[in-house]
Amino acid sequence: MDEKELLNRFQAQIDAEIKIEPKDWMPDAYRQTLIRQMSQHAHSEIVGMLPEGNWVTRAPTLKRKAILLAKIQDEAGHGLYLYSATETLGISRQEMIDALHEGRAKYSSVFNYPTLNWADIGAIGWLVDGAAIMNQVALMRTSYGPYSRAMIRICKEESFHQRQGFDILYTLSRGSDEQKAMAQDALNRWWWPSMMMFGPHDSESTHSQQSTKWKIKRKSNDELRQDFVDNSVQQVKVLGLTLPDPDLKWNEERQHYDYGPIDWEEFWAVVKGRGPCNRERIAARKKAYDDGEWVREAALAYAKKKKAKEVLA
Ligand code: BYC
Repeated sequence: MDEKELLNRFQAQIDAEIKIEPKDWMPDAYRQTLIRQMSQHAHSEIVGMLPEGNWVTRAPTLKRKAILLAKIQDEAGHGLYLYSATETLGISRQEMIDALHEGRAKYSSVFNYPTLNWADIGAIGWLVDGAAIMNQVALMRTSYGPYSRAMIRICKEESFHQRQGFDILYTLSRGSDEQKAMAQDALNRWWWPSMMMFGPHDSESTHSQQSTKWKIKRKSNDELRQDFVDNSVQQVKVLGLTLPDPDLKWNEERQHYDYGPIDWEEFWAVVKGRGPCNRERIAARKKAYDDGEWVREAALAYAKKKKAKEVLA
């Protein structure tokens, strides 16, 4: 079969909603797009542990601490699961980690903002996990089998993450004036970075057209962002707080909420490494990786010894 026939068969498989599996033929650009997006997704899960990890020792109660620890451990699991799914495309975990440490691979812009007070943990759970779920529910139907299956599993845990964030904000918003102000301040700081998580507007998105044709993306950046706005406006009413956007307004004609302009200059500055915490995040990841070297060496030595024993037996 020549390249053109292979391409036609590949697209027909996608159009028929049959998942692409690791051993199937796929165009190199499809493979590279998935490696880019899935490794960026895995890195986001791992780097995303850092802002929350900052509050484990300062959680206000034992129960909150246990919940936060469980959530952060879930994120680690998601990262490892996604690295494994990406490895099925023929790239090693080492190559992906090197790319992150050397600044060649991206991770979500949102994790380059600081967590200044406890309410930030609520805002991350409610808004950041909320935005992530919106995206990941659509990705459950993505065309690449291992990515789709990873998303199904991950979404189950993300729902609990969002719920715990909402619960933190709900408790604070019913507390003292100071606690309510803390919750509002956290919303003010996390709302716009969460809106940016969905990426540039569709008209500016480099990969959207091709990724939509390949059904890697099932909903566009702007469609997902709109769903997120519509949901958040309903939920913030329950909290008795306000979203920091004076332009938020129900649009009867569109049957959606209109929202104000996003600061794309800030977004691109953060993506290009000039956010408030970019350097700190990568430095923390590199340190964790270096500190873990003895564990990797010990595991490797054990695996070699076990293999040698098996050969001799
Ligand atoms: N941040 O053509 P576009 C979590 C880049 S973690 C940084 O629209 P695409 C959690 C984009 O990569 C879950 N960069 O791209 C963990 C591209 O640059 P390159 C995180 C961004 O891929 C711990 C360029 O902009 N979720 O839940 O079609 C605690 C043009 O964009 C961003 C995922 O990672 C950004 N926000 O669409 C709590 C979802 N946005 O690569 C929670 C998986 C865009 O050409 N990823 N860029 O150099 C996706 O769904 C898609 O990659 C995106 C972007 C929708 C993000």
